Amino acid sequence: MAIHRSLVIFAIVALKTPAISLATDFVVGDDDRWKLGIKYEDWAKGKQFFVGDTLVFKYNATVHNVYKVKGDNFKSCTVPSNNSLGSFTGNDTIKLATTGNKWYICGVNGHCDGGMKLKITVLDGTAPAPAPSAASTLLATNFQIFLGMIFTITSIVIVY
Ligand SMILES: *[C@@H]1O[C@H](CO)[C@@H](O)[C@H](O)[C@H]1NC(C)=O
Ligand SMILES: *[C@@H]1O[C@H](CO)[C@@H](O)[C@H](O)[C@H]1NC(C)=O
Ligand SMILES: *[C@@H]1O[C@H](CO)[C@@H](O)[C@H](O)[C@H]1NC(C)=O
Ligand SMILES: [Cu+2]
Repeated sequence: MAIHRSLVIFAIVALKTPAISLATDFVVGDDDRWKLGIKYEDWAKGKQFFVGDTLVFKYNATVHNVYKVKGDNFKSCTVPSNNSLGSFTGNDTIKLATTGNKWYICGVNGHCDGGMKLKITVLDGTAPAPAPSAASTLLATNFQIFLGMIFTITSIVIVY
């Protein structure tokens, strides 16, 4: 009986332990935020963006803004005639809703050419690239088994 009870507890713990966090909020530039003089290419390098993740552009709204643009406008730093992202708050949250390349620039004269441009590639969240996600799944699974074992041992000790 004691064994059965432990197994049930093991199963519950394994099921209830949250696996990997589902969506990530990326603050563009991290502590540097969105400003001149930062290489956003370097910031994006090595990061994986998935559908459902969020980009947050944090900036001084009296001197900067953010436009979502097409690839050719990104290259030429052409500012669109309207603001497709809504308001420029200095805390602009953009939900990554679809896969593919996304381009963002600051629309203030000279700022895009001065480096305020970000290109990312959004991947399908349901089929993550193998290497890192396999590793984190393994980690999560090991952690769940570890927790389950602790609970099992604890409950055996309690039962006897
Ligand atoms: C934003 O930029 C303006 C103009 O440079 C400056 O006067 C203001 O202090 C800045 N605000 C913050 C919060 O940094
Ligand atoms: C803003 O521009 C985008 C892309 O050029 C266009 O699809 C959209 O209809 C425009 N919105 C307004 C309000 O003009
Ligand atoms: C920025 O926006 C997010 C959600 O859109 C909100 O949770 C957060 O408090 C805001 N931060 C500031 C400093 O306004
Ligand atoms: Cu700017």
